Amino acid sequence: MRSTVLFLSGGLLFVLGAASLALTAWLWLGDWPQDMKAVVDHQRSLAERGAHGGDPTLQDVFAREHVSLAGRWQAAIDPYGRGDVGGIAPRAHEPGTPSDLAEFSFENGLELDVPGDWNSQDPRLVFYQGIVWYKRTFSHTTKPGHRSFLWFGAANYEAAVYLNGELVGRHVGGFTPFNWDVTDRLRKGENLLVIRVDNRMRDTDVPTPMTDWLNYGGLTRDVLIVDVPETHVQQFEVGLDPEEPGAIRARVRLAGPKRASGARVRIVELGIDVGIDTDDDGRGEVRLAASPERWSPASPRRYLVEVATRRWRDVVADRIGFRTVEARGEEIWINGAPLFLRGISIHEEALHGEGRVHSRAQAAELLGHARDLGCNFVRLAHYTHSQHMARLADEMGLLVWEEIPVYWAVDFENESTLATAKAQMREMIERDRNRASVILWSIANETPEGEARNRFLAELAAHVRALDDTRLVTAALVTDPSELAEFFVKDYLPALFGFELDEWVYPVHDPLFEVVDVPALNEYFGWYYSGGLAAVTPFSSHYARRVMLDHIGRIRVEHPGGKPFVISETGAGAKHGMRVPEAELAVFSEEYQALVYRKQVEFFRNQSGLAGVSPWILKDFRSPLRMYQGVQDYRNLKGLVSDAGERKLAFGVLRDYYAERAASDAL
Ligand code: GCB
Repeated sequence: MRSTVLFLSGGLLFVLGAASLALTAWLWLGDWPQDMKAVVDHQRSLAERGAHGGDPTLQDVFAREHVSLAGRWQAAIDPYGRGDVGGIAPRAHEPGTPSDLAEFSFENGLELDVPGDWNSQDPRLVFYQGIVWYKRTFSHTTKPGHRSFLWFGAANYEAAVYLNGELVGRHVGGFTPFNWDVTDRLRKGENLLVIRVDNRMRDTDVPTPMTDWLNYGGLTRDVLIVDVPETHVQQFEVGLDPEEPGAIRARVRLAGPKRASGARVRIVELGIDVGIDTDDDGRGEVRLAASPERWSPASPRRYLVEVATRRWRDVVADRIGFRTVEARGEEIWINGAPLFLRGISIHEEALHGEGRVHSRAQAAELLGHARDLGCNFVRLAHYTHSQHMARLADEMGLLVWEEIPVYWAVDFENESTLATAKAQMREMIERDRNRASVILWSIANETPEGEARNRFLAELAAHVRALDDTRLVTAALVTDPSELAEFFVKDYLPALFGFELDEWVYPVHDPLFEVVDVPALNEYFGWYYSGGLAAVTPFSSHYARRVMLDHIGRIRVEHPGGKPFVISETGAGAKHGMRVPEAELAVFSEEYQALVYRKQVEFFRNQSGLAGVSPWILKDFRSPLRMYQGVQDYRNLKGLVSDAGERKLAFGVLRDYYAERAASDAL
């Protein structure tokens, strides 16, 4: 009897237990099995995504048939990565009935302009570093015999692209273009496009989380659907032959099933119309005797160049200038004659608080100020700017330095950091290799010396040279702390104590000097060093500044020599409209900035064999590092022009120097 009761109650307990388990399972899973599958699919695709960085990029997309996806996109700010769970954001899952429990929706929420950084579009996003989901729908029909590419001008920093709920791929690197062939993923009718953009930076990224500029996030440049014939021109390079400048070298790379059947190049104005054989890989090259008029800052002549598949089914037309650039001794030679670079550094931030430049008009406004300064050269710091900049520079006759953000101390020991830097460099070179304006590829800015750094940058320089044998490699150096200490102890300190020296020597012996073709130096005499020294000596900063200013014109940079040497940065901060008599040496006054520029001009004149200068910087720019509230307000104020476009006193100082240089160089 007792055992029967036990048996029955045990059975009851078992049934109750099983029922509650089933109930729990039903409650938790409910009608979700499809979503669970989506979770699994999503996780699997996440695992696969490491292999994606985009298909080889199409060059000159704007010269091809394309549709812009510019406009208002729906968006969701996702600081915790909630949208990843269950693939809820990629599928843009919306509740279907009022009883559906929803914790995510794109509807009735944020909208963002694409192209455009997110920071300038919503006060919640000014300093935001994290994930934002972008969503829009579109219809597109690929013509028979064609392929459709989804192309991005840039997305900062990491973009995961989902089409119709599935991951297409992922791209890392915030400033260069990338694309995927999405032909086979497009649906008839409406397509759902969701992009996950994440601008959080890690120590192994390029750049690292610490930079002196605002880490603008988002789909910062154009997004296009580009249609090309199945066999098409993927990349091409047309320029003077580096071995024989009396000839033009044309290189092409076709993609598609008939890539081995040959290409063509035509330059009507030069009477050129020839075939190019291509190999199984789609690559081909020809050399053609020609003597085009040279492109130069004084005369930025360009020719219409057409590159096509053998039977003209795909044709890409571009306007290309022809010029040579060489490092000869301590000079930079353009078209066989030395040219002093009268430059200015530029961050790609539009005037009037508009954030990252995304239009030609914004780029033109910046470069207009550079032209009015009398520049023949711009340093596009510290990352790859939009293609508008180099294209406009081609038209305006400005020489260009382009750069990737190997900035300060990236993780030089890390192989994947090097791979990221190389990818960014390749994407930049592939985009701009036909721009006559671009003469310098910069591999680094102010990187601290060391074995690992030397190896990393030597490899990066070799990578650049393998990709482009027609331009020069540069890097902006910074004085090593031990050399700076030597300068303080031997020259600056004795002067503070009243000892007079005819000359101050500023030593720069970075091993990178040997690696690059054009070594460059960032120096801030008159701005940074005085305050630091005053803080550790009994001298006032006013006195320390006075002594420095009195000597800047007597400083000589001591370097290994034999190469063109450029001053890639110098400057001082000034808040536009802050006017204080010069004698007060008030930092952030326009007078003080102008004084530093006058002294720097004396310093430039004192360097023998200086090949050019590009002071820091054209326009004030946002930077979270600059926290002097009421004055800086999160802006680096070293601009010669304020954000509103007002020119400061120092603008005139540099303009006068450039006018004088231009006149004497023309003699
Ligand atoms: C530098 C950096 C640049 C900074 C600048 C400054 O040396 O290369 O990114 O913004 O100095 O203003 O301190």
